[in-house]
Amino acid sequence: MVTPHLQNYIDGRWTDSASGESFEDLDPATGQIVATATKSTKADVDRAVDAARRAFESWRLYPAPKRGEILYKAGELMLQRKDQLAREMTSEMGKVLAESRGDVQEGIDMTYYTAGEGRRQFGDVVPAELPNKWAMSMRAPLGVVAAITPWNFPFAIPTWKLMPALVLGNAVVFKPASYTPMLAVRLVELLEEAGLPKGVLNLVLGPGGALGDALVTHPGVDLVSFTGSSDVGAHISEIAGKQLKRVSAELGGKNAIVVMEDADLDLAIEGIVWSAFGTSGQRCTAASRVITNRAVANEVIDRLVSRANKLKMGHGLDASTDLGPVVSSEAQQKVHSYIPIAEKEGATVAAGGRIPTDGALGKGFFHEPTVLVDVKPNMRVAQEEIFGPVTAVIEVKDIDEAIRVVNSTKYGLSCSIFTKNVNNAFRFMRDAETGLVYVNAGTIGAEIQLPFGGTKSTGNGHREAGRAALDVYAEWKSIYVDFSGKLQRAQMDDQSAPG
Ligand code: UN1
Repeated sequence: MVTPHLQNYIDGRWTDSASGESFEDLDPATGQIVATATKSTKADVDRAVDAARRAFESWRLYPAPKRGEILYKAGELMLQRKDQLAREMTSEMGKVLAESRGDVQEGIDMTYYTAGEGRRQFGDVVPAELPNKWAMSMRAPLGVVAAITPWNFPFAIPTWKLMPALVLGNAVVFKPASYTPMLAVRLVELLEEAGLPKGVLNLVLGPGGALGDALVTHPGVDLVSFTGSSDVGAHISEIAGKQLKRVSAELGGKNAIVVMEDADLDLAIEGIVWSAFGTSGQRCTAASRVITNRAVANEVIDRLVSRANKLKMGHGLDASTDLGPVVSSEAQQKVHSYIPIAEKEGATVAAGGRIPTDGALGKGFFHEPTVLVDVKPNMRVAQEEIFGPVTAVIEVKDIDEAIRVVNSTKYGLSCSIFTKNVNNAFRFMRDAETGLVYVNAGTIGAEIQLPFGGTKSTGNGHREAGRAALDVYAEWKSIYVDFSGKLQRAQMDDQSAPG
């Protein structure tokens, strides 16, 4: 079989970078090449931004309901191709097929939901303080949006950014993570087929670093929407901040599940296993801490260890697989580096902890599902985002200590509590300093119709998805129309009666 080659999409044409260079798209479960992709340079970014700037001038005037119709059409195409998209996703980034299907479905949901905004985008019409004067507000597109997306949700996360940007009338330059160029190409193909005019969406493939910087700092880019690590997010914010550019940053997490002494333990263990080891722990919402009340700690640990030991690693396309690989050899090494760090600080590996080296597993980038115990809240494994199938169990005495520990990291994305006590549940909902809070569910699985994002170093105050996304990709414009026929001077503190 010939290896597919993936190209950029600039001004409505599929094209290779002038660099003439390519990079490899690997199946992390086998280490084999699934595709090659063109490796872009600053010159490609320049062309993409120029095309987007030109297209913006007509796209902003295209009626918003018609923009929405293109999105609906794209949603229908996604639905038709869901299975194929999911298979390709599993092949290029490793998550198990049911999860890849869930990722595509999340993209479909976001696309349909946002298509409806073609007929909403509500503004306010309010009374004016002067007679014969009209006052209203409307959303206006920003211009050109740079969408820089991660590999862990290679379909859903791009839709979180592209769909609201497009429905509001922005043009986009899309730079996906270099581990997942194929799903990015598929998404652009769908939108092209759905009728998006040329130049409105442009795709530039290649690893971050200099290419990402060129895109972020390009004077033709008005907004950068980034999902990825906190370090890269801080760097992007810094270089874009110098140009007073808007940045929406969705960054790391160190999410915790609290298990209270009155919890339904069957449910709690299910929630922990799914949230800690689903997507091999590579969700920014993954539960990498379990905070358990001492009264039930031994039972929680025993049951969690036994479940972790039973999870079957393998290729995500194999229906019997519970846990796929991590995305790359570098990721595998980084995850594994936390095992000696944990042990040195006094934690104990209660399950997993190794890289499998034998047979088929040895060829891919697998890491055993790992449970660390004897963990204290200030240890590195309890503070740093590991982004792999590793969770750290911390024991606490009561709800006060549990909430303190939940809030004791620099991140603030997601957390959850398992309890039957309504008072503790409501205290937790109020006092957890995170953007997402779950009661009697795990830390993953946010739905697209509510805002998604976190506090502290998880981001910079913006939210994705839901209605909140519209605030990221638009400017508010307040408009006053004076139909009195004379110059009415506002803020003159004129005491005379109106009229
Ligand atoms: C991410 O890992 O960056 O809430 C996104 C969830 C998914 C999205 C995760 N809907 O787990």
